[in-house]
Amino acid sequence: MRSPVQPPPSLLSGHANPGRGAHRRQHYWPRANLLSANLLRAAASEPAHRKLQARASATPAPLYDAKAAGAGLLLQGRVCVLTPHAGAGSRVWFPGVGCRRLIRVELSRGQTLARGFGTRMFHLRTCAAKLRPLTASQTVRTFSQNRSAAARTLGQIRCYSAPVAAEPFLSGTSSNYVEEMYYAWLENPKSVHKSWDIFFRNTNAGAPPGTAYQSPLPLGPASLSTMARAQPLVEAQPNVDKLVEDHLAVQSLIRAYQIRGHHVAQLDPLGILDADLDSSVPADIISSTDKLGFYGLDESDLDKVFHLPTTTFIGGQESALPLREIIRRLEMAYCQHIGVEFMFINDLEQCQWIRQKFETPGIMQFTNEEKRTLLARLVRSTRWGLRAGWGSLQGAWLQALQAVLAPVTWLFRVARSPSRFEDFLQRKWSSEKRFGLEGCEVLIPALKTIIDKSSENGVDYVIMGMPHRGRLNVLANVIRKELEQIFCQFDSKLEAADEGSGDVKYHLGMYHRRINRVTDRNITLSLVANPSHLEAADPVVMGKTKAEQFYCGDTEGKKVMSILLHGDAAFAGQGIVYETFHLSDLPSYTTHGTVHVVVNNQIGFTTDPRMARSSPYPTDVARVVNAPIFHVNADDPEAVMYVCKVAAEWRSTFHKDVVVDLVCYRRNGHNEMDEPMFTQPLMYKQIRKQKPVLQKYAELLVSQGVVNQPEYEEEISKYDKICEEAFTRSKDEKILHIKHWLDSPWPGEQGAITRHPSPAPTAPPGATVWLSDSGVCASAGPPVLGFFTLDGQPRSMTCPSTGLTEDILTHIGNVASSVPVENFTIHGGLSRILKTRGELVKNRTVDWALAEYMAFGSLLKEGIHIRLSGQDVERGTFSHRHHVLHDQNVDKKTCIPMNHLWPNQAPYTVCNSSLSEYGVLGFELGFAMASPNALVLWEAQFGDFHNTAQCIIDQFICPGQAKWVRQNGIVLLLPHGMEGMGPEHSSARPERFLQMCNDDPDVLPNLEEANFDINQLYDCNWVVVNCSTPGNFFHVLRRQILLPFRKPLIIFTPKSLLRHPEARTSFDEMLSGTHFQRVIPEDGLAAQNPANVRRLLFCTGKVYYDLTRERKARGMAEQVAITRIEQLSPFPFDLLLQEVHKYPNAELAWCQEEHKNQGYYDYVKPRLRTTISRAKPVWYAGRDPAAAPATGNKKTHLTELQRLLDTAFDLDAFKNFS
Ligand SMILES: Cc1ncc(C[n+]2csc(CCOP(=O)(O)OP(=O)(O)O)c2C)c(N)n1
Repeated sequence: MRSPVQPPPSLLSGHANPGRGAHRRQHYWPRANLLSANLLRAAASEPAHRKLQARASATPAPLYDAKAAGAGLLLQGRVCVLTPHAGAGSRVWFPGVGCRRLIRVELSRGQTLARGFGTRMFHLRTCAAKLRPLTASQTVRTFSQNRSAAARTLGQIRCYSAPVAAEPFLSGTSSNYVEEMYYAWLENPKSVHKSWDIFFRNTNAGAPPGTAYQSPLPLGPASLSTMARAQPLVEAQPNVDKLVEDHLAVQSLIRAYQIRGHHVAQLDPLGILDADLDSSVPADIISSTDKLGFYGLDESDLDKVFHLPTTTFIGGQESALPLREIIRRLEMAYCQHIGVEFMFINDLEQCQWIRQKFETPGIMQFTNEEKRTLLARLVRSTRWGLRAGWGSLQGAWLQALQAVLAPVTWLFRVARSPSRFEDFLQRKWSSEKRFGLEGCEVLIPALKTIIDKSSENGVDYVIMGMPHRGRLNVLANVIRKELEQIFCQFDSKLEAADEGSGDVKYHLGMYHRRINRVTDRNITLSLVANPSHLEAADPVVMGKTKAEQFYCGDTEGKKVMSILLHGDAAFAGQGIVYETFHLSDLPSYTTHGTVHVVVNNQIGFTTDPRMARSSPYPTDVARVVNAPIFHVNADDPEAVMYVCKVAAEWRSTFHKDVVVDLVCYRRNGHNEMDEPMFTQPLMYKQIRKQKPVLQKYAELLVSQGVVNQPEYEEEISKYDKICEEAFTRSKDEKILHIKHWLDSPWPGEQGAITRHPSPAPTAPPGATVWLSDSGVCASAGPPVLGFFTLDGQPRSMTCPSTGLTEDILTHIGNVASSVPVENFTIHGGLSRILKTRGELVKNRTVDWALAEYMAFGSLLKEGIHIRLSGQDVERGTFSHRHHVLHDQNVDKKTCIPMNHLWPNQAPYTVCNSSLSEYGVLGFELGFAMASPNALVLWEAQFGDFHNTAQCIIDQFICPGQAKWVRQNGIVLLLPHGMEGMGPEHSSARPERFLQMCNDDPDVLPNLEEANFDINQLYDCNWVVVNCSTPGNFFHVLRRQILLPFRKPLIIFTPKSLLRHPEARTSFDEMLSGTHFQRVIPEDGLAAQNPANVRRLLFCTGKVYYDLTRERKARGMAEQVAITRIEQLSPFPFDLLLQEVHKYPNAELAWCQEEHKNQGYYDYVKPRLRTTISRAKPVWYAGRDPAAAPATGNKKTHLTELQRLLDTAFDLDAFKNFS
């Protein structure tokens, strides 16, 4: 660890730690050398130079002879000297006539320059700079001004706005002149006047001050005697190599600060930790003079003037600076309270943009108004915490505040005043967890700054995701959730008006639209509900953002943006962060830049960062997508505001992700009940001593005279009043309205923006009317008919037929089997596939792919946007889908026939995803949140891969509605089936989904209830189906949208059935009036004479085809009935009861191809038993229990299959068990 009081290295300034700078300043006194102030001192000390000054004030004679210089320019009768490398923007100096002035001539394109510069065109502009004589010691002081330790705190440290233009003679202005002369001499010693030639030779050879100069030659013809006198003391040659080397070294040095300056920035407010987990100072950062040796430089070089490369902005208006000043400015830019990590970015323009934002002298300045706003926001953020009952700390806080801000007595008066609110909280909820923000209160103004700046840049909708830390504060002070709604969450006795689990305040979302006071523009803020699972909400927020952008035609992310908050331990540790970053620039997933804010309190629960990550910073994951990372000391509110502004500007300029790393501390334990001293005793001793940031900043502004006491008092009392009134109202709250905590109201719901215009006659309530294929919707229109009623109920409890007219089926079929655009060459194999499709259409039948086409195509017609996402979904893992056609002759030319179905159809999005399940499923879930009028599907490549997205399934999809009162209609397509492919790629683990269904296996619902099936669907947490026919697959997809509510739909989809000749459905079963069949009853011989049936086999999915084949082979069509359960959950008790009653003499058996401890058996058996009031056993025909889902041996697979079929058709199989 760095020492607590050890600041970053400084060569040039007073410093809290004398070991790193202050006492070493004396070592930087320059030695005589070229390009240094001492060169100028040498020049100044020459008698001739003194003469020059005198002459400049009295004599009009030019010092330099254009002819002799060989590169001179006569301008307005005066002579100046141009160096050979001068060009546009260069400055040329020449002495003024009759006054003590130098005239600066700037060249830019537009005017012809005299000989020596070829035909380049320049425009001459002149300006004057005052000539002020200065001693050499003054010169040096200019670059090594003492800065006290105090000056390195808070705002002052960054304001290095003193322009170099004000440099005095011999340090700046005339040093430039001498420098130019020197360069000219280096290039060609004859290009300068002989006197300078001699001077440079002598000085370069180490002539002591006062001896290098020999009096100038007269401007007239030189006499032999004067020429003879003007011989150099030595015959030294210009040391060009050294000059080049030194410049290269300085360039490397500048680059080193840009790359590694952040490693020594003062990021830790406690001053005891290293934000990068490394206490060492990089070898190429100049923390002491001996470090100059790394570059082949030494102390004597510090006052040499170096040209600045174009890759730095530290010069401001200056193109050259002394090395000492270069280092000082680099320190100011990169080693103070902001550490900028950006040099890994591959794009030069972006790097330049960042350099300019952080290097430009004086760029980080705030108006008094901005400072007051910042203080007011900090007051709100902090006082929210104070008033919200940071019980035990409150006294200490107030004492500390009082001690320091004694003059601001009103502040303490207000904070100390007894209030019922505090008493109440302390008494009632002193043991409540709040996951307070203390130690990072600056988060609130930080977020507000990002939002203000984004709003200024045109954003009107910000979608946020965040974990527990500071969530209440964000809800109250950023989203502006009604305070009483937050306060009343502390009352555990409040009755819940709606469904929804408890633990509300840390997890529920919020949605609010208001005027942004800074920009006076409307802004909508949404905080997405989140589970405890840290970072799990990241992709969900992304998906929702993408959807909102999509629905309002915001193709560049100019209107809708996302902000993600993270904890440091979670950001580094959770792989989903990486997965989400990898979505950030994918065309179908990009949200055009997210601003990430890390509350880096340098601890994760009880774990030190060194034990929690292997990367230097918790933010390193962001480097993979070239996101700049701005580390900032959270105790410097102005630095924080600055980086937040830059982050927002970055996002609106480049539409890429950016990270703000708020390096802070956690004043309490993980929650307010935790004792942090158990595990981090020293850290917490330091924290106890740490002044709160509000106190520090208030002190600063008071000392600067920025804070106006009455205004400040008014701000405090205003907020107190708001809190008091809200508290009073919160006591009147008798009922908890969880629905007030929706993060994504749907059309017509309270608070929803009317984004979508009035629906088309055929469209469902709230549906978007799509104006074009581009997905752009109209932005105005009458109020939308809500998806729900005003009470939040479904508009009906029925579902219309999911069938279609023959015309529609045929039309979709024709498009699906053709290439709907001209001049487009598809692969020969695909032509055959489309031809086969065409034949199916002619025969009025569909296979799986065509059924999906029919469902999608018809919904698009009805204004429903469809988005299918997952790995390789465009073609389909099993090469059956082919929703994107690729021209075989033109690279990247594609066609999506589904988007060529109808004139005003909704757009179809089909997108191959990154190879991520967790990230992509989370994203699609978020997309599906935004609107009920979209069919959003995620397909796993093979069903078993869903387990890497288990968190999204467990935390969002399965319990989402129960926890957060938000319905979601996402569809999961999970290829499943035992086909001898081994333990991988076989099982989508139906048992897991079924185990999480919320229907009671032991309770027979009221089957007589009207619309039993729809009610059942309404009550369930999700729908689980395994369709055995393409037609039923078609119906269930359509039903998903035609239902008057939304539930997640899990579909186990087939692999071999995709091409199974029997797995076909006739148009007849898809026509108007037809429905999804929850159960497909036996319809063969057995059904004609049910009394003779000995066994009723229940099954689901693909095994049905094995069973019918076997039954046929055995000639048992009359003895064994086979009934398919297509909708496993909610369980079709009603239909199955009918089936059982139909075959009174039949044994009941469940047959599955999965192992006994897997598949459906454990779910189906108790429900079947309940259906028949446990009147009969339900036998099992299937594989034995096993650890792995399937054997890897094909022969064993077939043997197992045969065995289960044998059992299924052996009518004596269960005799011995009866
Ligand atoms: C995926 C996951 N694992 C573990 C936890 C338990 N947990 C809650 S907070 C926390 C520490 C988080 O540290 P950090 O991300 O730094 O945030 P902080 O609490 O410090 O703000 C842990 C481990 C969790 N909520 N989620």
